[in-house]
Amino acid sequence: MEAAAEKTLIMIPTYNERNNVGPLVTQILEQGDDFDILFVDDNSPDGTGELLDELARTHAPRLHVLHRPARRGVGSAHQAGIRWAYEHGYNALVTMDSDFAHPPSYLPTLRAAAAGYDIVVGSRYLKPDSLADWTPFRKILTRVGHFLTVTLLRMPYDATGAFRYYRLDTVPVAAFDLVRSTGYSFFFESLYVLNKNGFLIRQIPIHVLNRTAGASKMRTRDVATSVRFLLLLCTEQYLRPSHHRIAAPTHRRPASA
Ligand SMILES: Nc1nc2c(ncn2[C@@H]2O[C@H](COP(=O)(O)OP(=O)(O)OP(=O)(O)O)[C@@H](O)[C@H]2O)c(=O)[nH]1
Ligand SMILES: [Mg+2]
Repeated sequence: MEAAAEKTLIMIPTYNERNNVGPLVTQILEQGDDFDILFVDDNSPDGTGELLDELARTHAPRLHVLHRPARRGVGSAHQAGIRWAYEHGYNALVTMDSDFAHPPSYLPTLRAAAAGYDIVVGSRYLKPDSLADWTPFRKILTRVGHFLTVTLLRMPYDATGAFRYYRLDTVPVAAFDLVRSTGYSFFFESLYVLNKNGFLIRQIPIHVLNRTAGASKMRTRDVATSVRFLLLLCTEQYLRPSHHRIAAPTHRRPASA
């Protein structure tokens, strides 16, 4: 029997990324013709949403825009994009940032690495110079976050990045129902849930770039919220381990304690 063609969606959240989305779409489309693109825009005051609508008209029917009325956080945008992908019948989803931190040239490698796995994570820690282009502050923040997720959550992955591939035909949407974070902690919380339910996770090395246009969306209170979620998950893994388990998991390896 012939294998069903893979229907892949590339999902990108945007908030005030007007100067990035045009060149980003051009570079993403250069990577192939066998995927669609979805932007999730939170009514960006700089007009990103209107520009995306123009791009959607130019690149119909491959480019879609999900407009939300107000800023609701990067994790909430990922959740909306993930649900949109399930509802529209995609069996594979790639997520990435809109600021060129995740170079589109990695897309073929990321997708190819998924054979036999449920999730592929772009990792900034497999090669020594992956963060070379970042500012010292950004490097320290990221490395501290990585150290904490590895030690407190016992996850040997780059858990705080957004450059990922998910197999939607092996990972049920119920896994994402267990993720509560609406901000940046979505990334480690979702990977924690997926890891705890035994889904097969692979990492590939990526070299991340510093954003070229626009400003960072991360605020001090986002860092504080992430720390709170990290401590919550760390506590729950001992006190309420069943809290992160899907009722009827379809996992491939025994779920870890
Ligand atoms: N829809 C939506 N997108 C968001 C929101 N917050 C951030 N984003 C997008 O999520 C992605 C990651 O945000 P960034 O500001 O780049 O966060 P960062 O990579 O930690 O910070 P930088 O150092 O500036 O790169 C970007 O594409 C943002 O436009 C939000 O509340 N809603
Ligand atoms: Mg960024």
